[in-house]
Amino acid sequence: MSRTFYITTPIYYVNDVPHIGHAYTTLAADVLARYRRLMGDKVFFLTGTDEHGQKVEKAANSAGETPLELADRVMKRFDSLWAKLGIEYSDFIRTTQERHKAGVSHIFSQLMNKGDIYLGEYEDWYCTPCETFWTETQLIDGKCPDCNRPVEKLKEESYFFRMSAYQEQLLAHIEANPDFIQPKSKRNEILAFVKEGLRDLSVSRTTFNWGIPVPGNDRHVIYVWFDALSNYITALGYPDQSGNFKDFWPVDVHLIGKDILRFHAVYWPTFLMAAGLPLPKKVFAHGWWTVEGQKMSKSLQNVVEPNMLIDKYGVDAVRYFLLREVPFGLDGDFSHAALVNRINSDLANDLGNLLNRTTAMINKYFAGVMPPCGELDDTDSAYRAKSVAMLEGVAGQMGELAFSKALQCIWEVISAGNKYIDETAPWTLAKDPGKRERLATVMYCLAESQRLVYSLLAPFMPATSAKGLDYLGVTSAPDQATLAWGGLAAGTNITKAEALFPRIEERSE
Ligand code: ME8
Repeated sequence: MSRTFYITTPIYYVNDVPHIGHAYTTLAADVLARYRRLMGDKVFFLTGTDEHGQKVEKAANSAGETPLELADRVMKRFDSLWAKLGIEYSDFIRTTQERHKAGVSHIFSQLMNKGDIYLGEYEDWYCTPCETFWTETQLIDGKCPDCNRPVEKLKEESYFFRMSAYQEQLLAHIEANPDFIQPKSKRNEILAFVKEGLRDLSVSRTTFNWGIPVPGNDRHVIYVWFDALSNYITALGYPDQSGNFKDFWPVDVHLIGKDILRFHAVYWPTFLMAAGLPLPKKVFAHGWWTVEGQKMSKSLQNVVEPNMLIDKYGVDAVRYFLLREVPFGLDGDFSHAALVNRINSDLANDLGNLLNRTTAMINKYFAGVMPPCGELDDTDSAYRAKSVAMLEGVAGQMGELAFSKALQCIWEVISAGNKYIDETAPWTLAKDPGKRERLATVMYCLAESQRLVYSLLAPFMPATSAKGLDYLGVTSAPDQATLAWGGLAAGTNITKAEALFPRIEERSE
């Protein structure tokens, strides 16, 4: 029986258009989803859009649209970017869909009925852009501690979620499950936050209308984070607990940016506890991208538009760069120079060049037909061992969501291939008819090692992987069974490869 694997991205607000930060989270989720599929898992990969709340209502007002018109328009921009970026999601949830609204109302009623949600009154400092209330002591210089923008004092009747009642249970869960919140530094921040004490959480608003009404009291709409977080189960059909919910909950990984960790590692687990549902297995918070050293912002006009990058450099180069350049979990800086450098050195020089050399030699020396492999000498065995070790190495790194290190494992074998050619000097072997079998063995090892390389590249660079495998005469998509040494058959036709990634000579602006 195959394992199941459920992975989610945040659902993105429709008051902003997609930029490289959103693309990053969704891409990482796609790579992991594709890797798990390659390893034989039954995968459910969820993304979507967060369409309610005051921010969306305000953005729609200033654009002269209804909130739903705005959501329809912006949601399409996200979806078309995902198509262009090669994202293969299983489901795209919109919080304005009936299935979601019905699920959220159900959870809210359930918690009201058991007394975990009650009516009270609220007075505190509110940050509209963050949709978050803050206490006096949490403010920094009188401003929002998250975004540093002004806050306003709000007093309103509000429903509260009895979050304080779940503090001890949450603390015990975090302590008993070291992998629940990753990376570790983030886990420590959350532990410290929970230990400070959890207050009951305001979970309804009366100051605007664009949201899901509180069941039985439609003067209130449900707080946007209560609404949004529930998407992870409403998309599985909750409150129906059969079907996808049964197969995929609890989620294997919620992938998010570090900005929204508290919502996922504190609020969400306590909502789930109250609803009597199992907690996520893992919440992984990745770092933040800056651009050429500066925070990305509309006012600085430095927002990196992924469509433009893909048009200019190609989708696989962008996919590779984003996951290779920065260790997952740390902050990183985007620059065109760094991207061009990665394309020229890693993709053109190392990866592409090795395939060109190999396929050209097989065509020159063996008329493009894969010769059988003879006995391996020490050099061949070492190269084979390195190639085989890559399978384990990548598996280990992917288990840790260490995408950059997984790619490094693959690139070590690519470098070893280029070195292997220099060491075995096939052009010298070719001059000696007595070394024909030796030459065949070298060609076999080179092609077979690269078959494994291109198979493992499938989750990261799907089109490049397919092209590389095609040059190597492999016609079926890689799977768990083909991820072993020796799969390439003698007699296979090998085509001389074109440059997969031509060097980029001009310096980018
Ligand atoms: O927070 N670097 O939506 P959102 C890296 N609707 N990642 C970035 C980034 C950057 N500079 N900027 C954004 C919301 N992101 C809520 C989520 S989930 C139930 C509700 C990514 O549109 C990162 O994943 O503001 C971050 O968490 C997410 O976009 C925030 O997207």
